[in-house]
Formats: sequence, C-alpha cells, structure tokens
Amino acid sequence: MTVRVGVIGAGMIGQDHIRRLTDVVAGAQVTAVTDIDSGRAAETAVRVGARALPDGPALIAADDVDAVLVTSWGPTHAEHVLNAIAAGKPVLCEKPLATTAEDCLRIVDAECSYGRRLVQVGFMRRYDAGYRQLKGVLDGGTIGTPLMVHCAHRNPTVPDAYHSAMAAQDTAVHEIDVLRWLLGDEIVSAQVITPRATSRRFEHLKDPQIMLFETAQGVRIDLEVFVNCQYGYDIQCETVGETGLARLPDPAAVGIRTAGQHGSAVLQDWKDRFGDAFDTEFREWIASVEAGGEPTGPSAWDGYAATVITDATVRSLESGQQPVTVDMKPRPALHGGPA
Ligand code: NAD
Ligand code: ISE
Repeated sequence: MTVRVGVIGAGMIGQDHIRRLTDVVAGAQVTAVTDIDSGRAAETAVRVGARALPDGPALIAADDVDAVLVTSWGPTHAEHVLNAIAAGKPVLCEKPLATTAEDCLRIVDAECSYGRRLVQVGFMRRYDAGYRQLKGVLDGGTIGTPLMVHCAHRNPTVPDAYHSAMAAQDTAVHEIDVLRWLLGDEIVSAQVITPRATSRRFEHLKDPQIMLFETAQGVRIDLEVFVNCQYGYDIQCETVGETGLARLPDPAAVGIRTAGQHGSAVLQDWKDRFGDAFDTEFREWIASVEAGGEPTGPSAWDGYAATVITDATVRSLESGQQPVTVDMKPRPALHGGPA
C-alpha cells in the first residue's frame, strides 16, 4: 500500500520533507499540498504531481489524503493537528506541537477522546544513529546510573528575527525532548544564566545562554546554547554515570593532515547534521501508518511536556534567571499514566 500524504506548509522544511517523501522514503506519495502562499502551493504540487488545495481543512478532508504532515508556522499547528484528529487521520507535526501549553493540552485531550494515538511530533533527534547508540549504552547500564549531562547546541549564526526566548523555544527544545527520552526521566526545573554576550550577535539577543535543568531523579543537566558561535553547527552531549561516561559521537568526517596541521571539517547546518535522522523519522512514521498502527515516535504528550519545559526556561530568562519549577499536568492513561 502507498501512504498518500497531504502537506500543510510548503516552506523551507516543508520542501525538504516533500523531497524526502518523494525521493527517499519507499511507500509514500505526496498527493496534496496547501500553503497560504497559493502560488508556492501550486508550483510545488505541479513539481511532485500532487493537487494544490485551498487550505488545511480542505486538505485534511480530501479522500486522497491518508495522513497529514504539518510544516506551517508554529502558531498554526494546533488548529491543523486538532482537525486531523477530528478526521481520524494520522498527523506528523513539526515542532512545536503548539506554541502554548493550553493548546498542547487540547490536542492531548482530543487524542484521548478519540481513543488511540494519531499524533507524532517532529523531534527528529530520537532517530539519529548517534543518539540511539547513546541510549543503548545508557539503557544497557554500561556507565551505571546517570548523574550529570553536559550538552552544547551551537549554530554558526542566526538571523535578526531570532530573539532571546527562541534559544529555549526553537533551539534547546531539541535537547529538552531528547534528554527526557535518553534518561527516561522528567525535567522538573529550569534555570537560565547569561554569561558575557558575544559581540557577534544582533544587539537585542542574549547569546550565549547556559540552561540548567534538574530531573525528577535528581540528574543535573547543563546546556550551552550558543547560536552565533561562527565556526559551525555543533551538537555535544556527554552523560556522566556512576561508573563511566558516554559521549554522543560526532558525525563521521575525513581526517585531514596538511600544512603542519590535522583536523576535519565541522558541519555548518542542522539539515546536514540531522538529514539521516529525518529520513529515518519519516521511514518509521510511514511504516506505522502503512501498518495501520499507532505512531511510535514522540507523542502529543511529549509535545506538551516540551512546551511546558520551554515555558519554564523562558520564565527563568525573563524574570531574573532564578530556577523555575515545571508545572506539568498528570499524564493520561493513553500516554502511560495511571488508568
Ligand atoms: P517557513 O516560513 O520556511 O515555512 C512555513 C510555510 O508555511 C510558509 O510557506 C508559509 O506560507 C506556510 N504557512 C504558514 N501558515 C500556514 C497555514 N495556516 N496553512 C498553510 N500554510 C501555512 O518555516 P520553516 O522554517 O519551514 O518552519 C516550519 C516549521 O518547521 C516550524 O514550526 C519550525 O519550528 C519547524 N522546523 C523544525 C526543524 C527541526 O529541526 N525539526 C527545523 C526547522 C524548522
Ligand atoms: C532550528 O529551528 C532547528 O530546529 C535547529 O535544529 C536548531 O539548531 C536551530 O537553532 C533552530 O533555529
């Protein structure tokens, strides 16, 4: 069976995922595209042999759409995901699930009322080969009980439109999700500290930021977010346990020795760093839809948790850099809570 996918939002990442569904993932076909820029939707649809439809509701209702991909702007995600649940169609929504915790909860509640999982959130790091190896080491007990995690998330530069809260909402949100998954633990408090600012930033931006998280089991996480580091796109994650240390591997790169130096290139872009992870994410999502089962990736609850934790992080940044307690609702039975 071919899974027929409708795509809402044909911008930067929407185009990349349309290419992925068309050229990389077997068993999938993009049959419908919509964008508030109707010219962009039409051009994209012609290119991939799909139909351009006027808006999200028309696309979700279409008979030739089995599953929905949401790659529009964050504030529009909740409406499209809620409509997909109402139509009983599986939906993969790029992060964030929604921009407010209240909207995330409406999605969680709607899915619970529907009675089975339909929603997957696009936290692609869980599909990265290195992170999966790291999780295997932690789950296997090789380094004993985890005690501390040291992380860094560096981008070479960001545009003028990137503001200080985005360090949590747009950037650290990936660590927030992947660390909850890696540790099998919940983040219960967040704090932001701002060191000396780099001169290579737009004036309004606090950069770098150091984020400190604590989990329910008492694991301490420090995360450096530095989005104007100049030298490249660099993701680091090192877990220290009772009997050892496990580090996320750097992407494979040719070692070069020349002119009295040795080294290797540093990637410059998240699309290159996590390209394979996105491919795996889509292969596994399409396989779950094809099998008629529930999605196996990050859930609506994970989307809610990430938004509540990023909200606490931003509150710390904006209110004097004190620790802020994460105030999460009880987990429903559909997402592993008590029946
Ligand atoms: P973009 O601005 O390039 O593209 C968004 C597109 O959605 C635009 O073409 C816009 O016209 C369209 N659009 C907006 N509202 C719409 C609506 N209601 N209906 C139909 N079309 C609509 O943005 P982008 O960089 O592609 O980001 C899109 C989403 O993907 C964001 O939520 C972003 O956070 C997420 N994203 C995730 C990752 C990741 O690493 N997983 C990376 C980049 C972006
Ligand atoms: C971007 O939206 C991403 O998701 C990237 O992974 C992240 O590194 C970048 O900082 C964000 O702006």
